[in-house]
Amino acid sequence: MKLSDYLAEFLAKEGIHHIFEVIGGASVHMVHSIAERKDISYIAVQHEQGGAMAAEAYARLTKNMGAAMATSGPGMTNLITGIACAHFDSIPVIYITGQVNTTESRNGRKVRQVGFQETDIADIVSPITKFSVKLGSAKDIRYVLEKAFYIARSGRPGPVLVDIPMDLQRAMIDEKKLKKFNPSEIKIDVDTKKEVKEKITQAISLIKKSKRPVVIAGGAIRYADQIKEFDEFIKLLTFPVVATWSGIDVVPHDHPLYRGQHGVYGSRGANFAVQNSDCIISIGSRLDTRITGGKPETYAREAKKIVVDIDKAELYKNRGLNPDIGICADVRDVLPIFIDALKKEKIQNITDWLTKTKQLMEKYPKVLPEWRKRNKLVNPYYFIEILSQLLPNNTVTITDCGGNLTWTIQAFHVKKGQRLFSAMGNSPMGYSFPASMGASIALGKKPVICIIGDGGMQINLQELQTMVRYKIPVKVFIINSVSYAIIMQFQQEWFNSKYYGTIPQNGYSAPDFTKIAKAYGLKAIHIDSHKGIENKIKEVLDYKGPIICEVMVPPDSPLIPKLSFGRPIEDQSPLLPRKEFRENMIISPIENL
Ligand SMILES: Cc1ncc(C[n+]2csc(CCOP(=O)(O)OP(=O)(O)O)c2C)c(N)n1
Repeated sequence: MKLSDYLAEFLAKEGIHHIFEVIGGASVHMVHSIAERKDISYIAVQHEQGGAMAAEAYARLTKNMGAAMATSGPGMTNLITGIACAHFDSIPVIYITGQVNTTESRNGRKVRQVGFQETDIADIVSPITKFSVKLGSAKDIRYVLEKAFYIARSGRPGPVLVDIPMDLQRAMIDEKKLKKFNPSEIKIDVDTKKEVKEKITQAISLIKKSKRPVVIAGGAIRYADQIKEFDEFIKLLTFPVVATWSGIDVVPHDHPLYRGQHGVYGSRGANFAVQNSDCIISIGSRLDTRITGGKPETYAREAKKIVVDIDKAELYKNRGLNPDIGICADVRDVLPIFIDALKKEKIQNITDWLTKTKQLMEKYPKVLPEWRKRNKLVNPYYFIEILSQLLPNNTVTITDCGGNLTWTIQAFHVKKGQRLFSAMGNSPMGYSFPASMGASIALGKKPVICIIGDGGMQINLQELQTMVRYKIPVKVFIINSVSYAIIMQFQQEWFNSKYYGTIPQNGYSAPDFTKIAKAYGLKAIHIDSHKGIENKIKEVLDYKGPIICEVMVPPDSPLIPKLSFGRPIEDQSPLLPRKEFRENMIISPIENL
């Protein structure tokens, strides 16, 4: 059997039905072998970055691995930004690259390159993959693929890369004689079941002493497919729940216990709840600085911290936030045990705290009434509010980076069954558009909502052709500020409003996206005021097929609330009047910064 045929069969047997790729001389054998099968097909994107990101979102939706392929040299280096997205958000994806022939490779010589387009991709991506390897011998193909799949899916999931020289792609192999991989070769350093049980017993004793507990819903609940279990867990506790950004779609926002998303751009009510808490139970979040603020030691500073994280290095990273009880295990191995243990306990009633946190949430609504009134251009928070009201249950929405990401996370109201995500850890401009196509393909070409800025759209604009060619029904909402809105806010605060590189007068500019849509043969809708906005959004949502909708917003649309560096997360800008701020605090505020 030809090795490239073996590879195609292997991917198909693993349940991968699509691979995103741009072909090149060093990958033709592999693309050909995929194309010749009925159970797997390739999607030809225009740029490998788009393919890498589409594969990442595909994996999030199928709960299986995603796959993308590139040719040697520039093809493979173009994958890197997408690989980093999978790495930082723990998404299992296999990246396969075609390499120059073994006889033309450097093989340890101290030259930069021997073969044309030779590049050491396995070395380059080693810090942003869980496993990256160049295939050294055709007979190792089974071993390498099995190992790559096992590593990508086990422990903290993540991307892997297998680089295959051209001569090996076309080599003939005897499948029956191939070396197998044994999972016992890989040690996953997590707590034993016994340790998990013991720590849960200790955690319950802390929980039972608390008067102001808060549960934190992290992204790993979704990745570990534990949505139902988490729902049962919070019902048993009946404690207020706040989300991280990656956990934004874990709990529907009308859940009686939900109190909002928290962190640097969190809602004020959720931040006050966490900061006043005396016990946090964090499930599946690494509690990074976007959540804790730049000084993690100020985060939930009077709370006992029970933290569930699969990654020991994250749990004990020692950056000012130290768990009182750290449970190092997969969320799917923790929640069932926690639930069983809680069923045997009588958990205290915390009605006053539930009421207090609810009042705080309601006191600081996501969208202020005055934002709904504008004569010219669109307030981005108002737009997200209306869009999210109109989206049916089970819709998938993917947002990009910068202002549009923040406005979406702050104003979106997640309904039951809806998905809302972005590449939260890497956060590159240009992610949400190719990711939306990958998600749509994963769902059998279901419509997917893409939210993106004018800057982000220009990064992967070329993928409009992929959307047209494959008729992928993505609804692209470009929130067009004709600026890098989020960076402008940074320049306002720290650079005396000198907008270098962020506005048309100073370097940055954006085209007319409605005209661009026309060039690609796409329908486009333009929204530039609040008048009739609902009907225009409905028209986009009702349209069968791909469509672009440009939403014109003011260039300096602010992000509110936002934490200024150094402050604890309860004290976001614009700063509240001090009297009001202190009234919201149960623990001592830190005000002399
Ligand atoms: C690939 C990449 N380059 C640069 C950045 C830095 N950056 C973060 S947000 C942003 C501006 C985004 O502008 P736009 O997409 O128009 O969104 P807006 O903030 O205006 O909503 C930039 C340049 C980045 N995140 N990714």
